[in-house]
Amino acid sequence: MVKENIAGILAAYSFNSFEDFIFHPFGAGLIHGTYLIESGNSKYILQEFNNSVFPYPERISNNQRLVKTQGDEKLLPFRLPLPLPNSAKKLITEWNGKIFRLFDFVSGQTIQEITALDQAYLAAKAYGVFAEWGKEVDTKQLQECIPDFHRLDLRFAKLQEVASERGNPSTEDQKLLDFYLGQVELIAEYKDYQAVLPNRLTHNDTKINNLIFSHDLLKVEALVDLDTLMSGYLMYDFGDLVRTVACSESEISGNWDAIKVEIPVFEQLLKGYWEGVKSLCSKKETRSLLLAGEVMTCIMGLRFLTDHLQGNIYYKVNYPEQNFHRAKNQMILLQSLQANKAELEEIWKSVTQS
Ligand code: GN1
Ligand code: MG
Repeated sequence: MVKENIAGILAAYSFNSFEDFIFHPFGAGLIHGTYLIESGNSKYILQEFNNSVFPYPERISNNQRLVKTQGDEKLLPFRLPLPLPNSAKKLITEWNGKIFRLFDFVSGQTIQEITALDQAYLAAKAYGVFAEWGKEVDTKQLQECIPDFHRLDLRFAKLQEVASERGNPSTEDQKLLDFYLGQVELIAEYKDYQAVLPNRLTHNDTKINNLIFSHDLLKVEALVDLDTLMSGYLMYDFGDLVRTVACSESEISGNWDAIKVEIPVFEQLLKGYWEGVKSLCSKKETRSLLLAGEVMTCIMGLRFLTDHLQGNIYYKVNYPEQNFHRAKNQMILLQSLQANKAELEEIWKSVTQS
């Protein structure tokens, strides 16, 4: 991107003249192109929007506008940097057939994995506080930015469909298919919850790197990556924390023997999340937090394996077997969560039932 182009986009924003600015590519995001803009003493993030992953930018804007107007950001102990409105009061700016958004820059540190248990607690508490805060937002007015994003039953049905269309899987693929298509009990438990859980404002991508910590890592300064704000269940947000933070290895690791749930991390995540949501949680919702990690790990495994069988059409891969390996990684984590259920339940009881 050249400076004249950036200046052309920034011209849509009148709260700052942007007469004199510098810019650099910023961050490690894989979906949207991101730039840091420095103009006088102010810093902003300019993002080029990826339309193929998110085909409905207007739905994202609708949800973000709703959250901005129905929620009172001042009540949150951290920032929620939503796109800044342009001169036409729109949250997205079209320029040369592309879409851009501008955000306030939040100074701090992002981490890819925790280096101390209290970081798990702080992260989960921030997402829990966010869920509690979001009760003011009317979930019926929230739109589906990505339809059926976390519907475990439909992701399961999709894998069945793709597997039967393709036929003749390799022995390796068949092993994973047998495992995932054997998760009927988990799908049934999910469907039972689906009938009773209330809809909440959920973030839907609660990884550790979607938080900005203070430089000393002792406080959460902001919750970012707000494109998947939608109506969902608390178990989606808590479950993705368990899947990504309480796993001994990252989701791209092929160190099969080392992949397992880290029980002390699970405990800190639950303590932190519970701190945020306890005043909100129904009985069933509280119970669903125990299954949450399994639900989200299974969803990602199903999505990775489906994408592998479809020839890697959704997730970026660095080598052809990468989605197969991601699905295998998630399978081992799911097996570990299931094998340790009794111990996780003891923790769940002591945290939520005392
Ligand atoms: C995608 O690109 P990233 O990391 O923000 C995906 C998530 C998955 C994740 C798995 C819109 O998120 O649902 O958890 O990959 N986001 C979308 O790495 O599909
Ligand atoms: Mg994301």
